[in-house]
Order: sequence, then C-alpha cells, then structure tokens
Amino acid sequence: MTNCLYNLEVEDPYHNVLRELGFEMETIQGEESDAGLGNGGLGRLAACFMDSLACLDMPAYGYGLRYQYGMFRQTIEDGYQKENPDYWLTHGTPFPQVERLDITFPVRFYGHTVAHPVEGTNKSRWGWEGGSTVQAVAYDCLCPGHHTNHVVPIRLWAARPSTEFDLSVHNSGNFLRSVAEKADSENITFVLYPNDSTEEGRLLRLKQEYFFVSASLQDILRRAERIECPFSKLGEKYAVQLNDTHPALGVPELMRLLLDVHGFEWEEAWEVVGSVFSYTNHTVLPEALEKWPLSILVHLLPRHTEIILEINRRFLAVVEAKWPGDIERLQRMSLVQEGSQKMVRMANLAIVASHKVNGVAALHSQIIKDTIFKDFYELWPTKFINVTNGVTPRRWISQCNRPLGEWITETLQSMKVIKEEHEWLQDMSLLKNLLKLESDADTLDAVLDIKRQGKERLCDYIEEHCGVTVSPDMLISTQVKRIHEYKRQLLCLLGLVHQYMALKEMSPEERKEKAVPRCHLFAGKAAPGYARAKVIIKMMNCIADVLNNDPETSDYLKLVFVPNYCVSNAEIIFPGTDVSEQISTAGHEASGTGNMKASMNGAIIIGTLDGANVEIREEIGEENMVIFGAEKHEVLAVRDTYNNGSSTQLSESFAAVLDAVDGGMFGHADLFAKITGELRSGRDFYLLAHDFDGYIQAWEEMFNRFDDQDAWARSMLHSIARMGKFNSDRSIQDYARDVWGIKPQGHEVKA
Ligand code: DL6
Repeated sequence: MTNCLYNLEVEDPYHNVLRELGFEMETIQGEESDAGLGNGGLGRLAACFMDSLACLDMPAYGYGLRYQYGMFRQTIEDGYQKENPDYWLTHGTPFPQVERLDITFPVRFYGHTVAHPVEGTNKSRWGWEGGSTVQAVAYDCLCPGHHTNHVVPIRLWAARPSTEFDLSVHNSGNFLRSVAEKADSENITFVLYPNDSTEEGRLLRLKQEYFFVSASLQDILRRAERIECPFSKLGEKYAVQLNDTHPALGVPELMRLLLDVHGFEWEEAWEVVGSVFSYTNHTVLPEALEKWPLSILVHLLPRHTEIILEINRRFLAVVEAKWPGDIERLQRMSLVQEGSQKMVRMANLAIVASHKVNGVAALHSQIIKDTIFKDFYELWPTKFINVTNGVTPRRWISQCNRPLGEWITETLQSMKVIKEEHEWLQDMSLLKNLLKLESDADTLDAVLDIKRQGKERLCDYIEEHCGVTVSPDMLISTQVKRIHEYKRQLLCLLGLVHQYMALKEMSPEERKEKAVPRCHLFAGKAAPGYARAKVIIKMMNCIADVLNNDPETSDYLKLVFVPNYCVSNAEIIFPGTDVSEQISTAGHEASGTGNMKASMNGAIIIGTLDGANVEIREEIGEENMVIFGAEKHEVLAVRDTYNNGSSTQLSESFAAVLDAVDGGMFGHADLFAKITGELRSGRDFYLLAHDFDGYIQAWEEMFNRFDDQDAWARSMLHSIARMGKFNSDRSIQDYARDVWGIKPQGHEVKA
C-alpha cells in the first residue's frame, strides 16, 4: 500500500483524507501484512524488478503463484526458531487482487501419452491424455510505476478443482472422496516451500513448478493470439526470463503446446523456444541446483519427459559433433545425470533452450563460466553474459528512509542539479554531485543526523520486539539475511565472542577509554529442515543472553536477534545500520542485495570479496569499506590444506573462542560441540578458521574509523553518492537491451 501510494504520488492527499476519517496513515499501513511469496534475495529481487519495469515504462508482466500461506512467521521460543503459519490473506489486501474468473487454464497431471495418426500421411501426432486436471485461476495485482502512468500487472495463479465437488455423489458414498480431491487440487498453491538455496525435491513442489509454467505459457499464447502474433514469430513479441531453474519446465511445456496442440514440427518449435527463453542463474551451490528424478517426472509429466529426452538426444549429437568421443564431457553436459537414480538437470535444460544465460554479479557470472557451466560456455561463448543485480531506490531509499530521500532531493535542488525528486531516482548517477560537499561540515552533520534518526527508530523497534534497550549512541552493526552456513553468521557470532572476552579482560577504566560501544543485530530465517542453521539461531540467542545481562560489559557490547525478518522490518533495519556484515565465503554469494540496500542508506560494509561486494568496492572505493578474508582464487587451496590435516593448527584467538563455547560460557555446550568439533578438526568448508583473525582485525579497523566521526560521515556520503550502478532500473535496462530486445512504451510521462 505504501509503495502504491508513493509511486502514484498521492500520499499527501491520502493521508489527509484518512485524517478526516479519523485514522492515522501509519496505523493503517501497519495493518498490511507482507505478501511473503518468496524466500529471500531471489524473490525480493523480482519485486524490485517489477517496480523498475513499471517505472521505466517497460511492456512487461510478472507471473507468480498465489500461495495461501507464504513464508512462515518466525518466532523465537527458548532461543529456538519456531515456524508459524502466516495467513497473509486474512484481512484481504488494501490494494486489491482481482480474481479473474475469465482467465483460467486447465493444467493436467499424470496420464499417458498417445500417438494419433495424421490423416493422409504415415506420421503420428503425439498427445497427452488421462490423468487429472486442475484449473489455474488468475489473480491480478497492479504495480504502478513512479512518476509515470505506466503499470505492470502481476498475475498470480491459484489452483482450483476442475469441477466443484458434485453433491449428487454424496448419497453414493463418494462425498468425502470428492471433497478430498478438491482439497488435493487446492493444495498445489497452498503453501510456499520455505527453502532458500537448498533444493528440496518433493512431488508437490514439482507440481507447483509445472502448474506455474503451464498456466503462464497458456496465458502468453492467449495474449499472442489476441494481437494476432503468429506463434512462429512468438520470439519477436515475447521474451520469457527464467528466474532461476524453478520455471525450467516451461521449456518442454512450450514445446508441447507448439508440437501437440498447434501442430508445429520439432525444428520450428525449437527455434521459437530458443528465441523466447533466457535464464538467470542465482546460485552456484550444488545443493541448490535443481534435479528431478526421471522416474517421478515420467509419472507426473509423461509427455514432457519424452520431450526432454528428445531435446537431450539432439543436444548430445551437437556435443558429440564438436568433441567426438569425449564421453566424460557428454556425461557432464547431458540433461540426464546417470546413476542408480537418473536425474534431470534443470539448469542444463534451461541453458540448452535459452538464447542468453546470465549470472547476477560480475564475479558470479565469471564463476559460472569457469566452473559449473564451463562446458556450455565453451560450446556457446556468446550465450553467457552478466547482469549485475540492483534494488529499487524508491522503496530502499525514499520510502524506508524519508529523511535521507528528502535530504538528497533538497540538497540536489539547492545545487541546481535537479528540479524534482524523480530525477535522481531515475538517474542515480546524479547523486555523485553530493561529493562536492564532502568537506562541508553542515553536510557531514546532516548525514550523521539522518543516520541518528534511523538508529533511534531501530532502537525503538528492538526495544518493542526483543525487549532489549539499545542506545543509538552505540555502533549498530547488522547481518540480516537467510541463515546459511556460506553466509557465515557463525563467523560473526564467534567474532562477537572474541570481543566479549577481550572486554572482560579489560579494567572498567580501560573499557571506558578504549571500547567502542557496539550492538550487533542478527535477523533471518532458517529453512525448517536445515538443522545446522537452527542450531546457529539457538547459539545467537544463548550468546545474546549472556552478553546483554553482563553488568560489566553490556554497555559496550549487546547482541539482539530480531525475529521474523521480512521486508517490513528490513525497512527499519537498513536505515539504522552503521555497519553491514557481508561476509560470505568468497565465491559463494551470487550477488547479495542487502549489501546494496545497506550502502545506499549510508552503512559501511565489512565484507569479503564476494558477489556484488566486488563491484560495490569498485564504485565506492576500498577506503569506504573494510575488506578481509580469502579471495575466490584462494579458497580451494585453503581447503586443500585442511584436507592435509595441517589446519588443525588454529590461531590462538580462534582456539580461545572455541574453548569458551565448549567450556559452557553460553550454556548448551553439548548442543554446540558438533560445530566446534568440526571447526577444530579442519572440517571447515566455509573457511571460518582461516578468515577469523582477518575478521577480528577488520573490526579493529572499523572501530578506529568509527572513532573519527567526520571521516565516518565522509565514508557514508561516498556510499550514498556512488551507488547509482545498483539501482534496479540499470539492471532492467541491461536485460531490456541485451536479453529481451525491448524498449520503453511510449507513455505520456506525468507533467
Ligand atoms: O540474485 C538474487 C539473489 C542473490 O542476491 C543471492 O546472492 C543469491 O543467493 C540468491 N539465490 C537464490 C537461489 N536460490 N535458489 N534456489 O536465492 O539470489
């Protein structure tokens, strides 16, 4: 609601009308639940892209599933994560989703394939029959652009039974079965799978994926028919971006629709598919690269399996022609992984069918060419490109940090750089003009004052939701993202233990003189089945208990875990962040987008050279971040030393921290022993031991910088002013130019 009012530029009148009716805008806004239809960075990126598509007048639609239960609501009980259902539709949504009973499509599951002879020829036409059919019903919501009349529709599909259950069967004793069948159909869009960067192969998930692409592609063909676009020219009018491999079944589905329903020949259909699809990879983690057992696929989607196998047969012939006799390469590139259970590799399917494949940051795009997709890159070098992610400055500056947005506008206006706010939102390179004021004391004061306001708001939120009193005078650092070993919340946590122990060794006078009071905030959800991530949450809460209740040190070091990380509290956390932890093991975070949100709001990054951190450093300068840790090219060599056993030599400070945990300083030593045991014995895949001392030094450096508030404010100003590249408008312009071949529609821009 806030986003719509802001983008429509009607906030003030709306506010006034609400007042007249006796309501406060903030109260009403507080009633709106987050949609929560995605897991983490991938879904939120898509939301930023919708906003940019609308703002840039791009002719585009978004498609998704209308889960009744989106992301679970996280509470913390006795330090452990508890997952609660979040029925986000309870009170409806203030900006309506319009149920479109006129836009429904049948989606079939199971059944068998058939061959129908084509009259007058000796050929057969394949088809798919039997099984059961579910209806996909469209719900439309509108995403208005800012300072334009353009709107991007988002179409969410809900599953419905094909026939309402039949009361006449009631008396024949089948009533309960009919009701159960209805429930089964609706089950498809009942709940979002709460996994992030981990694949959980479940039949229902596969059904969701197919349901999604089938309805969306049928809808695209319906649209094409309406504008009389021949399907042979579909690629001239429509581009479909596969957002990771979850919609990769769209490839055999479009083939099926063209071949079986619309009478295309294979070559013709394949050309259309290649002109329509492109694929964005969002992860290199092997466990997150989707694979589906062939046996399940053939049962659920028999016709698609045939098509996938035929795509593979033809593709392997191309590979064989280029590298005759290279069996290992054939095995690596095949869409089907051999073994006791044959698996279909969805990424390979997406690459083979797409005309462009991209990673989401320069480093990540290079990594996919060098490692997981190397063979494909050697076959089709021009297919692989980079599109660095971005975030929308409308939400992540102007809406979430009003004082900052208004200050930017007023300052650029006073410098005669812009007349109106929308000018810098559209062209964030204009923010570089702010750097002309970097020696101006009033400017630096203003930047510090804006941060202070953000911190006060965040401290109030912490007090209310965690019951911990935090002073806005403290340095506030945050690490907010899904809990995952590669993101290394554990490194941060052990670093905090080190700081705590150092504080305990100081005399009260020393602490007063030397210590920078600091509060660290964690927020993030663990996938319900990710046991290690859940233990890490428990550890955070155990350590928080000790730190926050230690009368000697708690004025200097606090730790809070903010439950239920979501967009709404992220909008409070980023403006209140002094230091943002972006400390994944190099080579593992595809891009990250929290790093961008933090920097745009004037936070200083402590981070590794991973994902988009690399490009952020190029833009804002190394002197305005603190970088540490092994680089991508060093990681494998470090792991090798672990395998040789030489790693058991831990640094003194790291060993001391592990000793403290094992010695029960934070309780639950038994629970944490598996983690510390692995770290001690070199089973340390994410290089915590290796990077620990560098991390501690990086924090020393950060404290020194924070001591000099003038220099700190200057670094903040550089972060704010030099983040233009990470506006999601730029990402969308890259996709529009390099992948989709589309231009803005000629809308009249608001006067
Ligand atoms: O590209 C958006 C986002 C990146 O910023 C993160 O670095 C990356 O981890 C995330 N990838 C996924 C992949 N999930 N699956 N499956 O969420 O994408």
